[in-house]
Amino acid sequence: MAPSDTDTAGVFLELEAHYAAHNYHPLPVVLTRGQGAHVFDVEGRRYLDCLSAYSALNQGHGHPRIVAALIEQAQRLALTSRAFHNDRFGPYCRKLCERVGYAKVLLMNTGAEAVETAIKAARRHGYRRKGVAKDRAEIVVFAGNFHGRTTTIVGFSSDPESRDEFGPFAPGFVTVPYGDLAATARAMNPNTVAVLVEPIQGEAGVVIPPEGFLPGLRELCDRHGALLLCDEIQSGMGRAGAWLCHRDSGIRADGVILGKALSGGLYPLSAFAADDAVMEVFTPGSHGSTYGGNPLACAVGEAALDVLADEDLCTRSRELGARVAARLRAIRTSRIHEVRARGLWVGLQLTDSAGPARVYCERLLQQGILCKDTHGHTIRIAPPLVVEERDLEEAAAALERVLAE
Ligand code: IF1
Repeated sequence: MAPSDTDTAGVFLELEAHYAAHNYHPLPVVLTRGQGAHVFDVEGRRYLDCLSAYSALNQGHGHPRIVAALIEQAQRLALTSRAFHNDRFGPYCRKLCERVGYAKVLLMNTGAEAVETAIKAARRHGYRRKGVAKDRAEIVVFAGNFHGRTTTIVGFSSDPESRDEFGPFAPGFVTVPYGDLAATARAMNPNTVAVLVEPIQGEAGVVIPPEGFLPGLRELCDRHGALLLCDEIQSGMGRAGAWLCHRDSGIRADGVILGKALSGGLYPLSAFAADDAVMEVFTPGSHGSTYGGNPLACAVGEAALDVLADEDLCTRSRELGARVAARLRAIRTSRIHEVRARGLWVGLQLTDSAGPARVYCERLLQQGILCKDTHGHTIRIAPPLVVEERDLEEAAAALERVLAE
């Protein structure tokens, strides 16, 4: 029986349909519990979570260490605002700086806010350091990007669904094709203050740029005195097999944007990390957020970083990812166009004739595997990094079944 046919799930589906804005189109499954790489629906069925809340759950559902940190801190002190100091903020900032290798961090809550923070930093830095004329700053971005849902950010999205009828949009963004260094070079000029890039594009379907693209961007930014800003919200924190995905290309961005798994899927926490020359543009009153850097987020974030390090989840991501990719590439079916993978982050692109990826995700749901389609023809597979190899084999076998001719 399909989960949506049962009364238990049906009640929740109806409540949502009636009382919640219809800004999503979820698969028909109602979850009530999660543990590690698995979740359970209201009828007690168990599923392997192959989405991990878009990589926010790299450490797995309900990691005991992170949950314990949350409970302890929630009972002690959850929120101070930044009007006062608290005893979790400084220690966490130090830990995050040391982990990602930047001098300073600015903490926010959601990914989109951290992207906005990077945009503000780049603009001020451009006006002050590069001497760009007032309100003339330009930031180069890439077609197929996903950086969040604020009005500024959707203004430079190339996805009509995210963008249409939400204008007028903020000026100052120039879009070029992802992976195209020549086009990027042409788009840059003395007003360019930054290049904002995902080291791998997630929403676009785990799109890995050509080798040399990120180093090429580094060179262009150096030549133009522009900042290279990497959105590592999804690609970072182990998902692509490293703390920071862009470092695998042998370069270092001037600023990185972090979110999602930064807090192990437990509590919203995002950050912009950079060196002093960039971060000093922020002075009291220039930026902030009521919940930004709150003690609860810092306690959770500290535990989330410790779990990633102590359980060596980057290595696990690389090793398991390589095996899954090989296993999926060995599936004999005319329905797979391409398997793109880096770490435990797989975009399985179907052929046009295979039909919409969503249909296969619905079939996978019936087989106990939760996946999410993206851009029509791609199934993305991104389980928590704590997943067991036998679970991945189960997922691969299920994929093989639903893709069988
Ligand atoms: C939704 C996609 C994933 C992100 C990168 C910033 C943000 C995201 C690289 C914003 C967020 C999400 C949010 C979620 C869907 C999702 C997504 F398909 F839309 F692109 F993960 F693949 N930079 N990604 O991936 O972070 O403000 O959401 O915390 O429905 O919006 P946020």
